[in-house]
Amino acid sequence: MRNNIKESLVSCVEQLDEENSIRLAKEALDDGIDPIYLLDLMNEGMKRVGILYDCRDYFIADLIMAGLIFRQILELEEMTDFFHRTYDKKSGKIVIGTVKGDIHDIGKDIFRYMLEAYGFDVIDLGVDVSREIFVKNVEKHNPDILALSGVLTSTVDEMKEVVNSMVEAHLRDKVKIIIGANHLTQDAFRFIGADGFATDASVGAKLCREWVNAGNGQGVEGNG
Ligand code: B12
Repeated sequence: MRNNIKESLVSCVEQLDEENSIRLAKEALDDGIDPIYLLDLMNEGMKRVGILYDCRDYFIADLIMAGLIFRQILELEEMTDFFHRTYDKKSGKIVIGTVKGDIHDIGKDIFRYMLEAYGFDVIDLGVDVSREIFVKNVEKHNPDILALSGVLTSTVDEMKEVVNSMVEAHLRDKVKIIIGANHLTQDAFRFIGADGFATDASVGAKLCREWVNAGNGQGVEGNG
C-alpha cells in the first residue's frame, strides 16, 4: 500500500470524511493490505479524533460519526471474510463484555472477531454490563476465560469490582480473566487482579489462545 494512501486514510478518518475513508479502506484491501494493519491505521485516525475532542474542536456528535465510520469499515466484506476464516477447529469458551458505565464496543468487537477466528465459542454480553450479569453468565456458561473491556479510564474500579464479584461467587479459581483497553498499565492490571491484560486486541486474543492451548495455571501476563 502506498504511503500517501495510508496517511490519506488516517486523515480522512480524522476529518470524519465518511465517503473517502470507506473508499480508501476498500482500495487498500484491494491492494492486499493486512486487515489488522488497516485496523491499526483506523485506530490512529480515532486517536486523532479523540485529541480533537479533548481540545474541544470536536463534540460528541463527531465521536458518534467516527464510530460509525469505523463500524462500516469493520463490516466491509473483505474484513468479515478475514475474521470468519477460522484457524483452529475448537478452542475454548469465553464470556466477554464492556463493563458498567462504558458503552464503547468497537475494540471489544474486534477482540471478539479475533477470538472467533481462533475458533473460540464467544458469549458476548454487550456493553454497560453489570457485575451481576457477568457473574450470572460465568455460572451459566462455565467459560475458560472472562474478558472485560473498558475504554474509559474510569472503568478501572469497575473492572476490579467484577473480579471481586467473581471471588465472592466462588468462581475466581474456575475462570481466567483478561482485561483490555488502551489506557491499561501494569499498575492498573495488578490493582484489578486479573490474570492478563492487553492494550491491543490481537495481543489479547493470542494470549487467550495460549492459555487454552496450554490448559495452564496462573498468572500469565500479556500486554500490548
Ligand atoms: C468512537 C468514540 C466514541 C463512540 C463509541 C462508539 C462505539 N460504538 O464504540 C461514542 C460516541 C459512543 C463515545 C462516547 C463517549 N466517549 Co468516546 N471515544 C470514541 C473514540 C473517538 C474512538 C474509540 C474507538 O472505537 N477506538 C477504536 C477502537 C478499536 O479502539 P479501542 O476501543 O480503544 O480498542 C482497542 C484497545 O483498547 C483494545 N481493547 C478494547 N477492548 C478490549 C478488550 C480486551 C479483552 C482486549 C484484550 C483488548 C481490548 O483493543 C483495541 C485495539 O486493538 C475515542 C478516542 C480514542 N482515542 O480512542 C473516544 C474516547 C474513548 N471517548 C471518550 C469520552 C470522554 C466519551 C464520552 C464520556 C463523551 C461524553 N461526553 O459523553 C462518552 C462515553 C459514553 C459511555 N458511557 O461510554 C474519551 C475517554 C477519556 C477517558 N479518559 O476515559 C476518548 C478517549 C476521547 C478523548 N480523547 O477524550 N465515544
